[in-house]
Amino acid sequence: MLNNTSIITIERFILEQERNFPEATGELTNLLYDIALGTKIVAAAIRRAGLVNILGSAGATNVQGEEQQKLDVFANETLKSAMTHTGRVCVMASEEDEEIISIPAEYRAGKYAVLFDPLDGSSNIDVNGAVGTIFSIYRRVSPEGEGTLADVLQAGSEQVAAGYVMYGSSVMLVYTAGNGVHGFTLDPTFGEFVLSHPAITMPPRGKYYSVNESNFARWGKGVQRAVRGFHGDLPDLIPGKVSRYIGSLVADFHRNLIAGGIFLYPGDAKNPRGKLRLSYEAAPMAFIAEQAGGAATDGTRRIMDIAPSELHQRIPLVIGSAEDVAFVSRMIAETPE
Ligand code: FDP
Repeated sequence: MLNNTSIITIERFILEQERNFPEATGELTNLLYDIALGTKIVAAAIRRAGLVNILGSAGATNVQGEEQQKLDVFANETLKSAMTHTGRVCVMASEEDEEIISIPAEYRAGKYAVLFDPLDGSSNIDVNGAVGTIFSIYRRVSPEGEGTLADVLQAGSEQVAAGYVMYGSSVMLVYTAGNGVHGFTLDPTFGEFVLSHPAITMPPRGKYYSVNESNFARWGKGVQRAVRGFHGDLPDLIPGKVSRYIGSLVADFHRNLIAGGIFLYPGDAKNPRGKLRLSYEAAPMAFIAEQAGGAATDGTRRIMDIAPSELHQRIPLVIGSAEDVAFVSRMIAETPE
């Protein structure tokens, strides 16, 4: 098996990509590999979850006021420990932690800051639905020593790499380091991510739309009009689409990335800033979407241009095939409220 050169592991792939950059030290390769290792441990726990009866609430709520599942806690701790002691990271931030996560003094010389959502779509866990991990990597901007809030509050356009792992019928890692989007599937027989989807591109116009339509009555008129277009009610403007909504950003985004489509989580009358987080969800997915030829906005502004002012900031998200995202922006701009 090992002399089969057609098998490209994630480590080999990233190393080969780095060869194009003579100044590269290999630190990013190693960091991505640390993250991949953490997610393999999370994947194994998810697979066993139903068997070992560790499902259910850990009894605590996270900083968003949402109930934490035990696997959320496990995934959070696992990812932290996969990156804390390697000397590659100066600071981290997790959707599950209120404050930035500092790195012990002897390991904090690293040049990267990492943000992650350890287990996204966690309401799917109890029903054996697909969940995911999302990560985002920035170069540190603080001079040295302990990483600071400034290192993790950078606009998405400053990302060095971003990706997600989808724990679905198979486990897939999809990432970009600014040189296209590449997908790897975990081979459970030997426990490695192997290249399965090189250079993923999104069709400019997609077949699917994904949105939680139970919020329809609370949306602005522009978003309502766009979604009516997706229903097929505005054939002069856009052909109708097929609805698919899992309620797990990674899984919904992944389908649209591969097959073409659009995901929306707009703001509404109750939550004007929507539900999703700029730094842990919107920005990394926007980097991936753009690298695959797609687009991501908050309805008017490009997500990648928005610098967060706080760690857990929420943002409306419209992401996917470029023409479909442009259609939503147009409907929002042209429809009086
Ligand atoms: P979840 O609450 O299950 O963790 O941001 C979290 C998220 O899931 C996304 O993964 C998902 O796209 C969205 O929320 C689903 O929200 P709704 O249940 O309101 O549709």
